[in-house]
Amino acid sequence: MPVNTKRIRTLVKIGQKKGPVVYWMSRDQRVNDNWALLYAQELAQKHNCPLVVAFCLVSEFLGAVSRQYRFMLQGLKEVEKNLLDLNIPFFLLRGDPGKEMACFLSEMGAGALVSDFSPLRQSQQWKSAVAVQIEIPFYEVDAHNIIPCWFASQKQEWAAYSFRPKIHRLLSEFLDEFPALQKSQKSNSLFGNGVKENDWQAAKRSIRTDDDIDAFPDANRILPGEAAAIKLLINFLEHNLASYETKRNDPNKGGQSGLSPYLHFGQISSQRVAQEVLRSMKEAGAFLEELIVRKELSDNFCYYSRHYDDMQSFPAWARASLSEHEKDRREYLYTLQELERARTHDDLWNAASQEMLLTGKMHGYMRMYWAKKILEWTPSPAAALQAAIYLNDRYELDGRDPNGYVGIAWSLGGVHDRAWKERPIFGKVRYMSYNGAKSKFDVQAYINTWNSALELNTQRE
Ligand code: FAD
Ligand code: FO1
Repeated sequence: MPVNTKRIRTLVKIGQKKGPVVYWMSRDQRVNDNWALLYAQELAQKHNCPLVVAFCLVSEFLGAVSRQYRFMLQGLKEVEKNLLDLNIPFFLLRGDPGKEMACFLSEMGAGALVSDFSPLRQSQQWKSAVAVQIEIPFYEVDAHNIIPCWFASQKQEWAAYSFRPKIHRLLSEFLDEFPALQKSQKSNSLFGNGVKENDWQAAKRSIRTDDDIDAFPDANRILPGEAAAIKLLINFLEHNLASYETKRNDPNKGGQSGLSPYLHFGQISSQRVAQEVLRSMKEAGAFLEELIVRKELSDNFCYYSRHYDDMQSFPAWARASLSEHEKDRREYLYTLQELERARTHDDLWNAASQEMLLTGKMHGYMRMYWAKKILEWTPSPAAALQAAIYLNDRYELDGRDPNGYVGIAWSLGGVHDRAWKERPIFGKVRYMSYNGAKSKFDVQAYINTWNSALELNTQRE
């Protein structure tokens, strides 16, 4: 069963040469349910040549530190093992992808290049740098969205209500079954006595460690990798999916799936998650809305709006309204350091930050409150946006993701939202309050949980 050609875009149009097909893995770091890997194998089989996978490790990526790199590298080691079981070599490159990938392809005598897809500018820049240096076909495959981003909509969508029908109309075509990846006959012949070992120790040494983050070892509780992701999904389907709608806005109830770090690093496919949810025959409308419409709307936003991490991407009504209120008096003002140390007057906000510091994953409801308060307590919307992105991308395992840029732009700048009753500082951007949170869940219980967890951690230090 060939990969649906609508999932594929040609970045370099030229005849395939002799030599291995290389899958340049980046966003979708998994062997199972990976349309980019499946397409690379399709090409290799059609041209009767070996299939090779390569990942290029950069030491700096949007503020990621040891916490996120540890999670990612652990997952990549599992990818290497799973590929080797299928006789498919995995190469871990290190350095600037524009240089290292081009050099790898010529060393390999590659006949074609396949990559996965990300709307973020770093990823797009890496690919353009490689595309101008190669004389082989280069295909980009959207392995992260169920509906390919460029196909779901040909323009920037301003709200979920206009995007949702486009998605729902296309689901029957794109929520199709994944073919199984075949065991490769060809690849090892390429290397005589097998592939040279990847130097995982050198990879670990190349990433920036960060002592004050490593002081919070709880983030390691979230086990990385494809197998752990599937286990978590099965657990969620059995225990939490049915009550997702009622529990998901109560951070004391742990009603969310917990899948975002795995989805962000591509260690599980959202299409796989959707298929298993539908197979469970449980009511899952609210969950699928988030997993499909909201998640794919974030890629749409980052793909069509080049300023996805800048106020220029806010709708005009929000930009105008925020600037009208920019000079409003702030009752509280905090520096980035005070925010980073979760030292404000608001114990609920501090607890949410503590959850993020300790575990690398703040509850979804609290993320909205957390970001909106940063708008209220910093000197300007621009300063708030910068602080929220910095903290989210530095401490969240699932950070550095289109969902994050959109989640923050929704909270601070009304992206995909409507105008609300005007008020100081926020203007017409939706406001959230401590009392609003109190009406939704037991705020004190949440505060106690994360205060004591932080104390425990400090005693351990
Ligand atoms: P579930 O509720 O179990 O959802 C399952 C999946 O659906 C999520 O993993 C995610 O892929 C998708 N999803 C859920 N809610 C949203 C949403 N609002 N927008 C887009 N996709 C969604 N998500 C990230 O992946 N990375 C981030 O850095 C991030 N930063 C955020 C910052 C702010 C200020 C806000 C308001 C939201 C942010 N989100 C981010 C979106 C959302 O909060 C998280 O995806 C969710 O909390 C992840 O936990 P979960 O997987 O247990 O969620
Ligand atoms: N992708 C890569 O190809 N190489 C990297 O070294 C790399 C590091 C990295 C660190 C943190 C993180 O959250 C993601 C990282 N990614 C890396 C993957 C990245 O998510 C994708 O490549 C997309 O560009 C983002 O959607």
